[in-house]
Amino acid sequence: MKNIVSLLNEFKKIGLTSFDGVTRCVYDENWLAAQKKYMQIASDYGLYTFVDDIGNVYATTEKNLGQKVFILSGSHMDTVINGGPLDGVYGTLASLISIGTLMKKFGHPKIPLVAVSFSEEEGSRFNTAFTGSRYLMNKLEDTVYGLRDHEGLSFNHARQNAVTQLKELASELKATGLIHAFIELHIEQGPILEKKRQDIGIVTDIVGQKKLLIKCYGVANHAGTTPMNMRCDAMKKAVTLIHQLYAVLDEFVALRYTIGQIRVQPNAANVIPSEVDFSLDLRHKSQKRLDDAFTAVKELTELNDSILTIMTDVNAIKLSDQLANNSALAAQYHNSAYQSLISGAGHDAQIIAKYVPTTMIFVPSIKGNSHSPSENTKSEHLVNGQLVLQQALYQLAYI
Ligand code: HGY
Ligand code: MN
Ligand code: MN
Ligand code: MN
Repeated sequence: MKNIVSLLNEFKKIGLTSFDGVTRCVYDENWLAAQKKYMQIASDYGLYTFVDDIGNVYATTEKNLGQKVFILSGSHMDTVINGGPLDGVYGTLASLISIGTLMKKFGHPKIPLVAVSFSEEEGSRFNTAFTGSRYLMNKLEDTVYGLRDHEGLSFNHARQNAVTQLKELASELKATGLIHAFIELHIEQGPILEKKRQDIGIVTDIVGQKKLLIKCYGVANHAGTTPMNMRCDAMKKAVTLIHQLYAVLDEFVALRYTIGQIRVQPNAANVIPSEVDFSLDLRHKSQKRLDDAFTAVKELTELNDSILTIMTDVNAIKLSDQLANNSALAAQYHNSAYQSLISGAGHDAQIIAKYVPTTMIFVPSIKGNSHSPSENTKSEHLVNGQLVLQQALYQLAYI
């Protein structure tokens, strides 16, 4: 039986950056190596593996799910750029270990168990997020396939190449079935559990999230010869708009907004920018307040004759009370201190929760750090989280 901590150390090396972070972008060679390794571990446990057309990898207790209902557990294999070693992959590997271990100990469950390694959740390469879980829920727009990364490679081209290789390794071609419930184990990525000295967090709600792209236009021209009153400077427009956005969005209580990415065209020191586009990530636990903040952003963008595109739009959502109770029982079984909490981070669980009873289990993050190389969790919390997940799955599938 594999230990979650040692496995995480192995996966950390797949995509390790020179800044000691991890970068695994969907369909790149690190991502492919990680998905292949996941499939190998699944086979070592005697689980059946199959790959869907978007690159989600599944490991199941049953050779043929047919039209059976099954319980799904997993998370995502991709990371943010120079991210941490746990976000996504912790829940992905813990569900695989849990289901593989349950199979070895107790044989086939009454309700089949399926582990999933979602292809992509972060939006790090093609600027739209949750494509793995959205595909599984049949909610992935066709336009996604035409998106291009910063090297101009299309989503579909990168997908075809990677998925073909994975499918060759799968033991099964396809599986169907109906998802009865979904459990995602994840690091908290925030400071609450550590501060409250809890071992386990049981997630009741996930905040709503809008990832926007705002484009400001100008006219490229010479930085030296063009008089200031004859310029159409995209950077001046962007800085003015960003300044106004900070002032207006500060007025929205409990809103979290982030401008994390900015790109300049032609990005030359002696050329007046012709285009500046920047990201704006809005989050709020109240859907109404999130929508109000978005309306304010839309108005300001129009006033500054700039263009706003919605790249990702997921609603605030309440998770299953019944499954939360099941997780609480599992936490008690393992004498874990636990509390319920709201997730400020977005997760595949919020895509699935719209259609399937869903719950999330958190483990503490040291100093609440995440999406950076300093992301870390105590080994005993990583192990305990995996055991609580395993017990939660056992209670659902074997009893
Ligand atoms: O951005 C998020 O909240 C998630 O980690 N993708
Ligand atoms: Mn993340
Ligand atoms: Mn994540
Ligand atoms: Mn997530």
